[in-house]
Amino acid sequence: MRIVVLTGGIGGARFLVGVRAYAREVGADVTAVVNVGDDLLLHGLKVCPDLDSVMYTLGGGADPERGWGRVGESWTVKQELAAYGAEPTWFGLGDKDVATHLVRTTMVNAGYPLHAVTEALAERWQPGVRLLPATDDRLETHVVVELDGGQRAIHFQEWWVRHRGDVPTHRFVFVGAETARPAPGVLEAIAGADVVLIAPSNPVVSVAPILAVPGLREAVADGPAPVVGVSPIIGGAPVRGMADRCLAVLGVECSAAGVGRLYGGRPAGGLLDGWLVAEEDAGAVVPEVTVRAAPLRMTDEAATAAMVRAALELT
Ligand code: GDP
Ligand code: FO1
Ligand code: CA
Repeated sequence: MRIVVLTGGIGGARFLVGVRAYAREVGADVTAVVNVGDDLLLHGLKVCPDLDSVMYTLGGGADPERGWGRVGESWTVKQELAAYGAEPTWFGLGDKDVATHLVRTTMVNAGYPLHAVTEALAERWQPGVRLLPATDDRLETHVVVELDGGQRAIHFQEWWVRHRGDVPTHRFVFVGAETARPAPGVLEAIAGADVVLIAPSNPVVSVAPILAVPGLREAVADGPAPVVGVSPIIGGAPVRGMADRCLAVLGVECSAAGVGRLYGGRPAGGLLDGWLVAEEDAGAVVPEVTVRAAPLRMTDEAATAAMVRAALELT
């Protein structure tokens, strides 16, 4: 059995721990197609937050409280940069994490495409899942906001980390999406999948940038595999993060049904055959989609694997 998962960072990474556990049980193989919209160049380094969250989490090196970056991290580089007054001061790289970005940047500058760099980094972490960036090309989420009395587009990280999404926001723009191509292996994985799962990731800033790569949405929507999504919204609120703020920008209700309808039913030109919601949200209706309720809190590997099993029972 071949499972493809569309995923962002923390929520997707935790979900993948359960997918991997399930896959080990039944002898399936797993490919994760990971968002690159959060990526940024910082102090000359290429940083890929969602790829790193997934790689560190599956490799046992993630900080469980923060959810991003490395466990047992130190912050000397960040402090030294601050002593120089180097901007931005609102985004910090941990010392251990910096090593990842140094290796990645060196390889990218040497001409290796991001998927090859990701494969090389994963050699160390042995995530047990094939990690593919959605695209090797530059695709960055920018956010059009009202700031200093005018409309400006800022990088996603500036919106998310510096402003915590708390600024009048018009829209999200996936810069570079029009000319981006799916990374090698992505379309092949989707075409060869027995099931495509949409992780309980942020639908607006984690999953949408993946689907914005030309050909990718079509590959999923028109592909042979059933598509099942898992709701990141429980009881009308995100479990963590700011999906509520992101959904508000789109005018989408922050509910399991709202996100399900945003993805849409496949017969209606959307993506989903099945939509797994939390027990709190049983009764949610998404036209032309089979909706089922199950416990959706990813408290540990076993609970998450049970979620995956419930998602696959929808196919
Ligand atoms: P990010 O890229 O680091 O923001 O992570 P993702 O986009 O992959 O995941 C963020 C989403 O994960 C948020 O919208 C959360 O609501 C969701 N999430 C986090 N923990 C859980 C959980 O235990 N269960 C469910 N269903 N969703 C969760
Ligand atoms: N999030 C923060 O809130 N503050 C930071 O200083 C910060 C640094 C950082 C460095 C590397 C990395 O991979 C992630 C980092 N994050 C930080 C998390 C990240 O900004 C977001 O949570 C994700 O991009 C949203 O998915
Ligand atoms: Ca993300």
